[in-house]
Amino acid sequence: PRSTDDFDYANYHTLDEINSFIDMLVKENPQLVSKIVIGQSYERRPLNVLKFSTGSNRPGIWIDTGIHSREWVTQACGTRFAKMIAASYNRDPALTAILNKFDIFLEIVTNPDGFQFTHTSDRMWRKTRKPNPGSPCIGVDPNRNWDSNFGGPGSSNNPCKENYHGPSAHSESEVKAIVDFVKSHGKLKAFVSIHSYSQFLLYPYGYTKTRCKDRKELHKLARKAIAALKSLYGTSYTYGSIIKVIYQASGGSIDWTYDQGIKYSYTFELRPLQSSLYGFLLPADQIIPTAKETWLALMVIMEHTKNN
Ligand code: ING
Ligand code: ZN
Repeated sequence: PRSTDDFDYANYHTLDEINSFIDMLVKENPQLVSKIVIGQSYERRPLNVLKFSTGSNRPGIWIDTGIHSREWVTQACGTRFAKMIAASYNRDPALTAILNKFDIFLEIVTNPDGFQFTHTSDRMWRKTRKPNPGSPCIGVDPNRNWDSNFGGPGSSNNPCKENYHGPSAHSESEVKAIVDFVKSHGKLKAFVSIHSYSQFLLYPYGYTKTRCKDRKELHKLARKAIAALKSLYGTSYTYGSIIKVIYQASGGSIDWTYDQGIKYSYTFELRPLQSSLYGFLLPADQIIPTAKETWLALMVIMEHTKNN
């Protein structure tokens, strides 16, 4: 494609294609969009974050996709969201109002080494690609590696497991880069981490059954967000705390961000349903509908963040 208008949003793309898309989007919208490199992956790939900003010293909203590399619909939706944000400023009043008050940060390929590996070697790869000394098995689960009851129930100390928490909290450079960014930014008001699959919208906690202190507000906002999502194509989502809706999980990102004071910390699990045979292999013709409906839910969360 010669511009982001020609980009094929209805299909899955490689890491190089997404990186080219990012550079094109920045080039086309220099006043609004910039690329920040927040660190590098184990295999030394840049960790690229798109920054959408119309002013200085603004509070921020964070969105990440693809922290688990095999969840391909999420990076595809992230690409679509990036285009949507750039195209909507000064056109869609709701998004314009958000961008007049907040910066939006979007990391599309949060686990680039894993993503590359899903294209070249193993479509079902979830973890990072860092070797584990003394083990033949590679990689750490980047959603068990955060300092939120690190090493606790719902994570494994076996490097050969899909939910291996790693040698220490924030041992993975892909995680540490976000941790450093969140801390140095200091004013993120929402943190949304997007996974697939199961059609859930989740809030803290995953590591404990103790209800988080904003549970009432987060629950009500989740209900509103999934109602907006459903309004487009009738897609049904379940919502609630991670531990109640899915399973106990320690070391997850949004538990950490919530405990850092970022109240609107959410995780999506996009299409398909848990019972679907597609699983992580969502047919490409569902990418755009998934992005469109999810965008409506994101807008509800971002507008609420703006107004609170
Ligand atoms: N699910 C998430 C996982 O990491 C999750 C569920 C979300 C756990 C948030 C902890 C925190 O297991 C998928 N599909 O990866
Ligand atoms: Zn995931």
